[in-house]
Amino acid sequence: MNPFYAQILLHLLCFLSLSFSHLHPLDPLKPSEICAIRTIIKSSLLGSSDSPFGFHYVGLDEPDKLAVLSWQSDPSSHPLPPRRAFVILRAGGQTHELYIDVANNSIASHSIHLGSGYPMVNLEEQSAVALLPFSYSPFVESVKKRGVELREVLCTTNSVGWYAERVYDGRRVMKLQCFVAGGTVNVYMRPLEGITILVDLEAMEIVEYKDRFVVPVPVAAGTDYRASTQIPPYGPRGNRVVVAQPEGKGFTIQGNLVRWANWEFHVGFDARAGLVISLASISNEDNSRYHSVLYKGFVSELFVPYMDPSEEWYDKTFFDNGEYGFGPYSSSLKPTIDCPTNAEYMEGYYANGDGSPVRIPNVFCIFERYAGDTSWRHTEIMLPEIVITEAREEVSLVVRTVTTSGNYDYVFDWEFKTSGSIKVLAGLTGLLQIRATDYTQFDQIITEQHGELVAPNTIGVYHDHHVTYHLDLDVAGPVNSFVKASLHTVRSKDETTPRKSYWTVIKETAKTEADGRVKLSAEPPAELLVVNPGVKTRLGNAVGYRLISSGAAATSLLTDDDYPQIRAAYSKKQLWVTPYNKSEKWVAGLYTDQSRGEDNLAAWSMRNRPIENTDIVLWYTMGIHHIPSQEDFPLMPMLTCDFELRPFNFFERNPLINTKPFNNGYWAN
Ligand SMILES: *[C@@H]1O[C@H](CO)[C@@H](O)[C@H](O)[C@H]1NC(C)=O
Ligand SMILES: *[C@@H]1O[C@H](CO)[C@@H](O)[C@H](O)[C@H]1NC(C)=O
Ligand SMILES: [Cu+2]
Repeated sequence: MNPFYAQILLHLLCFLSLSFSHLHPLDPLKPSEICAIRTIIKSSLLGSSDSPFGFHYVGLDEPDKLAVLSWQSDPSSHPLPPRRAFVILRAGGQTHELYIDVANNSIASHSIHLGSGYPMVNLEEQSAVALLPFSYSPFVESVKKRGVELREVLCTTNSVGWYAERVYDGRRVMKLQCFVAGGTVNVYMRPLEGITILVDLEAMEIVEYKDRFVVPVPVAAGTDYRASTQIPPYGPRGNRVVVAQPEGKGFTIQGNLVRWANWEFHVGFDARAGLVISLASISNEDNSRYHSVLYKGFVSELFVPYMDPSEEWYDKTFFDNGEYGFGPYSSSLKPTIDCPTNAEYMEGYYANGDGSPVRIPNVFCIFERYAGDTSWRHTEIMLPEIVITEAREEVSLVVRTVTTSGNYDYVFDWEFKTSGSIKVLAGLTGLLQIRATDYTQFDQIITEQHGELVAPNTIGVYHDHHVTYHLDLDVAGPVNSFVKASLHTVRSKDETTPRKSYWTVIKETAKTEADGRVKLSAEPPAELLVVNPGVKTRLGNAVGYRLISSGAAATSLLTDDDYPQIRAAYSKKQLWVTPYNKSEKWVAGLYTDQSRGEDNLAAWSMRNRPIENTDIVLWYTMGIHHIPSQEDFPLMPMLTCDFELRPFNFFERNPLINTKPFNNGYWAN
């Protein structure tokens, strides 16, 4: 789009939503609020400070939990808590934190961050530094040396992490990685290997340049993934499947509040976290009232360290959430491609580097899913002269968002089930990070490799994906405890039984944070429970939820003294439990870019605070070690990981017993 018209459109957004009134204290900032915040800051003293000046985060500063909960208990008699925004900007070479009172357009507080680490980079500064090499003669020379046309080259920005041996004198820097775009849209498959370009984001200059070796640029042929470029014979495909809902959609969206079957929850969009699920509550069997389950859930970090220690690759250890933010990289979902035909869509807004609102249409989709599965069934053949088969269809509600962090696409689903379960899924697809090599055949490789040969001259580098979720469970209220129900083998001493062994359960309630750190493979199998000791079923069991980990539970294999591991020290265990603290949201710290591990979950947990019978937060990390294979080339098929939050004595009995099946009619025939 012509930049002039784009600018006008941005400013139209400022007026677009002046008329919306706020329905809910957790609603994300409206575009009009983002505009007002920009105006306040630009007209303050800060606004006249020396350039460079840029916005790096603008978001809702959530009201205190108590205020939200009392508002929720009776919205008609409580005023909405005052709207506040939290803003991070860079001005005069410093990181500024501001709290803004949105209602009266005033700066409530302003401070400067003095510790280590920098805020998320913004898109504008990345686009600007990515152009620097094109007028830098050593780079022009390097491109020529590789027999590539400069006009076909594109560069992208990589965070540099922190390595005590390589400090950049307090400079906010990134590295550029360049690719050849000619002949394919799949530029990530065609890296210009051997070149290191360090850029200063504020001086806007190249501060270090190395060209150490030349290897061939992998060919373009066979890398394009667009349907329009494919030629016969075509790949396998079944027949078309259509989703139909004869009675229409079974859910309602009012503002940001979603209601479906027995569930109610709030959906928000944040520039850093992307999708945020709040105040998820489920009604009891007779629908008389809602019980809280999850106060808040979101992806707090996505740590992706690559395993190639060489000069060009050692610092590719990305924190996609804290260094880049999910907001600006959230894809606009394509109806019928990203979500089924029965989906509804919501939009989201974030502030760009200039502080102006940017709209992402279709940032979330919400749909009911029935994939032919049953939620329970039984066939009874013991009864005389009658065979009973009884079942209920598994219909669930899915909230989906997609973040495309450069080469990789992450699909994040929150699936709500009428049984009370919340299934949380992360799907990985998109493009590998490729290292170009001389090798074209497996048997040429004689030295240690840091990846697999997936195409000629193309190595898919080993790496991990650690997806950490912030899960503020409030099971039937905020006061909860974490219980580990461990399974122990017992050798039978009883002479009256021929059995030599059995297992039994030992339940331990975590007292302090040290008891709340769980490395699954290092311990006996255990159910991970969150219970509310103050709320019991009629039978006297404390109501609870359990966290069921799936196979995707890899922990980091780096040594504790390795720099990326110091920054992501939490990635050595799947689960941590902390007491609720409003400012502990980002598992790798508020300032993750070039962070040094001083402000992260592992550091907070070392305070060993009490976590029994209080408001607690679970931090769960899904992990996969990725050894690339040829099927991941030229684009990786979806790999889905998940975990489940499942009721444990939360209901008096199976809450789906007295639901009616949809397909009763067919069975009657
Ligand atoms: C603005 O509103 C907030 C919240 O209502 C209040 O605390 C603050 O004092 C007000 N500031 C000014 C300058 O009026
Ligand atoms: C809340 O967390 C912040 C950051 O870790 C910490 O500085 C503060 O002391 C914590 N507050 C309490 C009450 O623990
Ligand atoms: Cu991967």
